[in-house]
Amino acid sequence: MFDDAAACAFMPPSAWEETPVSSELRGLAVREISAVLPGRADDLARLQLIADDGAHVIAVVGKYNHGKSSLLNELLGQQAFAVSDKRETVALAHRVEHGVRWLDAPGLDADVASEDDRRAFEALWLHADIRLFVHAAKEGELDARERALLTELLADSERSARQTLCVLTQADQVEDDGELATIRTALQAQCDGTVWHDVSSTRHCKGQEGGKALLVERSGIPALRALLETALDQVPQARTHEATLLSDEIRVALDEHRAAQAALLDSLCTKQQTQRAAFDRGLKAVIDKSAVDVETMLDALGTDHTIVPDTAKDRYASTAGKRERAHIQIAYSRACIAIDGFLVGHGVMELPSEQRTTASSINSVMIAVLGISVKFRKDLRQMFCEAAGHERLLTNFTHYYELSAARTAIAQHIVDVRAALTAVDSALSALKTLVARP
Ligand SMILES: Nc1nc2c(ncn2[C@@H]2O[C@H](COP(=O)(O)OP(=O)(O)OP(=O)(O)O)[C@@H](O)[C@H]2O)c(=O)[nH]1
Ligand SMILES: [Mg+2]
Repeated sequence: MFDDAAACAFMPPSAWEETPVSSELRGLAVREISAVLPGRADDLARLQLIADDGAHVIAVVGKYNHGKSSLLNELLGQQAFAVSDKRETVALAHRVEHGVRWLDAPGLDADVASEDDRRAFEALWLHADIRLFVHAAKEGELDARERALLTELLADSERSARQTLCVLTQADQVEDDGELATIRTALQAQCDGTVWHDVSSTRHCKGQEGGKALLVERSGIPALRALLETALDQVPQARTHEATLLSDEIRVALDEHRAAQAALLDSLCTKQQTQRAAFDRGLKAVIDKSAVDVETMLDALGTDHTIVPDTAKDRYASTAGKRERAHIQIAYSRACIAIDGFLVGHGVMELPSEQRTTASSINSVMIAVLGISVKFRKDLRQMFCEAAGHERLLTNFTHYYELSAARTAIAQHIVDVRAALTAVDSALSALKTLVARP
């Protein structure tokens, strides 16, 4: 199987001889899409590997000391991976032979921190085109962890077309073929539909060394190699299937995300406009009402006493001028209270932070727009009743309304959602780059 002639069977088809999209560009594309769909980062990494069209990958998985590394060595016909009777493989090890990348993974459950498991999972889910699920015959039934993983792998094979071959290792450690058959039946019952291939790496090794063809044959290794050849032939179609599946799913997820963001933008813009229209209407009504009140009051007055200056002898006297100025101040305060009540109801509480002073009592929008007091008829009239004054109030209060916390928050939310939409559009075109073929 591994002589040069047979090696051709393991070369990945180089249909994409000149790929116009470089691996770096695909890496960028993956980052762009992951930024929008962080939950699909693993699928994107897998999609990138498929698009990069590297060597086909065979990975082993199973508990420690179940003979994974020995199995790979016998399949390869060389001592490529370290073997030991204690926990040996602690990192992902690989060997490329005849266009196939062989991945040896640490045993499952071998270290408490589960770092080994993480590496084994990386081999299984990211890299592997074909998984060799290894279980030592003498252990009998699968434990709960092995069973759950095998079930998951079989389900994934259905979905992604990646193949899983179940290998019963160390077959020489079981008394006879009858016992082996009993174990196989038990394993098949545990995971419905599994077909177990028994092998003995020790027998194969001895058979090779002693030139014993029967022992080599009985080791099950040649039969497993033949199965792997067939499985490797199917990898190109499986990769195409998987790439289509993943890119379709990711496209749908991006489309859904886009639709959700577009709907959110729509509702935020509507809310922003509705709020503003209600504010504009309400502000106009309250200022119009204040203007009518002020005008009615001013029109009812006779001689203008406000403009008569107080003399020194009037210092402690209650003059007509003083009384009228107080009257005007009260009318002004009433208008202020009405407007302030309206503003507070719309979330306009205080000045934006950059306009605030250390004197907190004057950090109010009312004072910024209307000042503190009005004493003269003409000022009050100008402020509320004349078109320019009226317009100034509308413009200035609206300005502070748009700077209020709730309004700036909604405006910022709109900016963020627009940015999110741009990011989804970039991700959608990045997806095209990622799956582009020449
Ligand atoms: N009798 C017998 N022993 C085997 C066989 N295959 C492997 N062994 C022995 O089982 C022990 C573990 O083998 P490894 O191949 O290192 O097992 P592993 O699953 O890679 O172990 P980790 O790397 O620790 O996860 C070693 O002592 C091997 O010599 C076999 O077919 N028969
Ligand atoms: Mg090992």
